[in-house]
Amino acid sequence: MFGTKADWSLEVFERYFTIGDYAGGEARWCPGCGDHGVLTAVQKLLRDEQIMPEMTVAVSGIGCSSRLPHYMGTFGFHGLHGRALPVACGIKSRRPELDVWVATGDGDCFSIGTAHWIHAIRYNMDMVLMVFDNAIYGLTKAQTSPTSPLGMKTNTHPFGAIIANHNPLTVTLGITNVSFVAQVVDWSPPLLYEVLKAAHRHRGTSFVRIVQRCPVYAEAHIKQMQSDPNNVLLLKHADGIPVDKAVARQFPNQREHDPADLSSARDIAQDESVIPVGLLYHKPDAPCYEDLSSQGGYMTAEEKLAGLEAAFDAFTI
Ligand SMILES: Cc1ncc(C[n+]2csc(CCOP(=O)(O)OP(=O)(O)O)c2C)c(N)n1
Ligand code: SF4
Repeated sequence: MFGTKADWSLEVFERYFTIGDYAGGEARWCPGCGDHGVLTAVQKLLRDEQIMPEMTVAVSGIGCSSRLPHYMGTFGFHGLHGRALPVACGIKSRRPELDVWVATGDGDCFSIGTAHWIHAIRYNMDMVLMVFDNAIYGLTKAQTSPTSPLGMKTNTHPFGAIIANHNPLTVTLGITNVSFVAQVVDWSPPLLYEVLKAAHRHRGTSFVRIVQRCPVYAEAHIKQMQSDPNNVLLLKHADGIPVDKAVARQFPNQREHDPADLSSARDIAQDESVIPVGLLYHKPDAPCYEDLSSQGGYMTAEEKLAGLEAAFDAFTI
């Protein structure tokens, strides 16, 4: 049966959810793994927004990051490698009132899951798509991923990755009907929280690339990224991610960027000498596939019958 958010809203006022209501099993990621901070940010946000745990679904593929649904006290689906998005789109198409969070890795999304990523962005179904990008295959112990930078030493390329990395931001910004593209680093919890909040409030597919630390298999990569705070570029704008003064001080390198400006977003994404953080692109009114495809889903049997009769009447001679 379909239900609407309004059907459930009365209960929201009768119950108050604490962080514990969003907690599942104990997280088994390595100490220092950036995934811990993302899990905490999602749980805090759901608590602050008082989203009903039973109305929330965490969907993932396979990888360290894809273990997230196990650690949530919500519904979840830990799927097949690269296939988080078809599952998430399926859930959303039948149960559009559910709050859907996708957790996927750079291997899961940008390698085996590439086709789903491209089409999910185009379908623009209302969900948060978090890509935990540690530039390595973590779960399977250090193979080169599509985002491993040129020269990065991995088990599959012990002398260094031999081809330049893929740029997930420019690709996403080039997809038809893209509506929300943001990037953040896991080591700034307040910014991470605000980015996820904006992503959650956006109606459509919110693509959030989280530059995530894997201290076990990508230590040199992390050291390089964190060696100078100027390596990160904070994007500021009245329509962007709200950043208070204390947080902004962590980012000496800043620039104004209007998230409505797609061409400028692409220019920023193209420059890989820095890690832009904040909102690159936002188009609030892009059409969502579930709205277009579920037309008639709430009709009664009588209404459907009357619609069929009317359609048949058009062919009556
Ligand atoms: C069809 C298939 N191919 C390969 C694998 C092996 N495999 C599991 S996870 C993974 C990559 C994980 O890397 P990533 O998505 O970046 O996630 P991370 O572990 O770094 O969070 C691979 C290749 C698999 N489980 N299924
Ligand atoms: S291997 Fe890396 S990505 Fe996986 S849990 Fe450990 S630190 Fe995190």
